Amino acid sequence: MNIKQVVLRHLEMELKAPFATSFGSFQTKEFILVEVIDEDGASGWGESVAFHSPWYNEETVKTNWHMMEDFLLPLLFQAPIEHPNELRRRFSHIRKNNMAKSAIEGAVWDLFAKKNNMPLSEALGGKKKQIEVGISIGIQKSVDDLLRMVERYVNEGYRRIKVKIKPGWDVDVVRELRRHFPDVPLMADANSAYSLEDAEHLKALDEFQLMMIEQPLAADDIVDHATLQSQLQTPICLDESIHSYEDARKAIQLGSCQIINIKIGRVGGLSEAKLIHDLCQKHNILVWCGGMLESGVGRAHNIALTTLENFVLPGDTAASSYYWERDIIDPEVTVENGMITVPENSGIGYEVNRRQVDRYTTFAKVYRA
Ligand code: OSB
Ligand code: MG
Repeated sequence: MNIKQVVLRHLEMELKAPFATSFGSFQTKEFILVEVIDEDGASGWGESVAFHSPWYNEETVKTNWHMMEDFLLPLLFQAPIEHPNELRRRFSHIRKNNMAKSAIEGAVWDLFAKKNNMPLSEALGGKKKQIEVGISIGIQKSVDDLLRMVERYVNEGYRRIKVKIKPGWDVDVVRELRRHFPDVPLMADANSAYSLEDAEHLKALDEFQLMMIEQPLAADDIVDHATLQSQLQTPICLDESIHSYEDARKAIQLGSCQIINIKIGRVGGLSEAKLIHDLCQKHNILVWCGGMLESGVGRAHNIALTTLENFVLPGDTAASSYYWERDIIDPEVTVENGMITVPENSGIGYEVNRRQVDRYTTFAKVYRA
């Protein structure tokens, strides 16, 4: 592949409803869409999952633009690419900035799969024709509101319910949920709102048969998580703390978690995500695919990754309509009975709707080799 041109677009999409976590609340989703174009004029699409503010990790929309424009695009244009796996190496002397790397790598994977006339899932080695998904529900104004939301999405068929927790919105809320939904596969995501001093408090969650508690402790910690896991019956799942294969290897060695949420952007791309998947499979660590309130482009990448064998737990990839009035892909992602049918068209398998992209684009810039 000879990448001749890259278009970076800055988009703003309104969420249907605000999404609240322990670290902040979203109403507008601002993100960068990456289009790579080769010498034949074929396009590949990627999405940066960096948010406007550095809440979830240290990256932002602006730092991603800077990293791409000043460092990553020059490396991309430097030489032809035989296989997208090569970018992991090519970008390796740029430290971190994983979401920026991933957005470009994802676009190249899409292009690669299209050039080879195969779905991205197949290019990655995925075999599933359908994937199982759950839904992530933000912190609500009241427990009643949350109960109504959970009821709605259980009835829609989602395979597990994830609720966001934080100090003051945790044990009592989960108790109420369990009282109303004794058998629903349920989990809680703390987005690192606790410290080891809260261990006794978190132990109170053990009686509710949660599938897991996600990222209870600091976003950069794997040591205290190991201590906490030794005291909790509930499996710990790491999200924020795992940025690479090496992080995953160390967390597994320390016993910091039993489950890993793999987010393509957080780990720097699909190639790294696949390596983590393979490592976890070898060590009986279960994985699932996390979400970052993506538009359809990011959603499509998540779906393709989830077709790999060890993605045995339902992911966070909900239907487009959960977040968006109108997504930027055709068809939109739909969920039936908690399942998404994996697209069979080449590349990400969904058509990017340029009219919708233009509608949401606030500015764009073209870069040439
Ligand atoms: O921790 O998984 C997370 C949303 C924003 C930032 C972090 C997280 C989330 C979610 C929602 O849980 C995932 C989604 O539905 O895309
Ligand atoms: Mg999380």
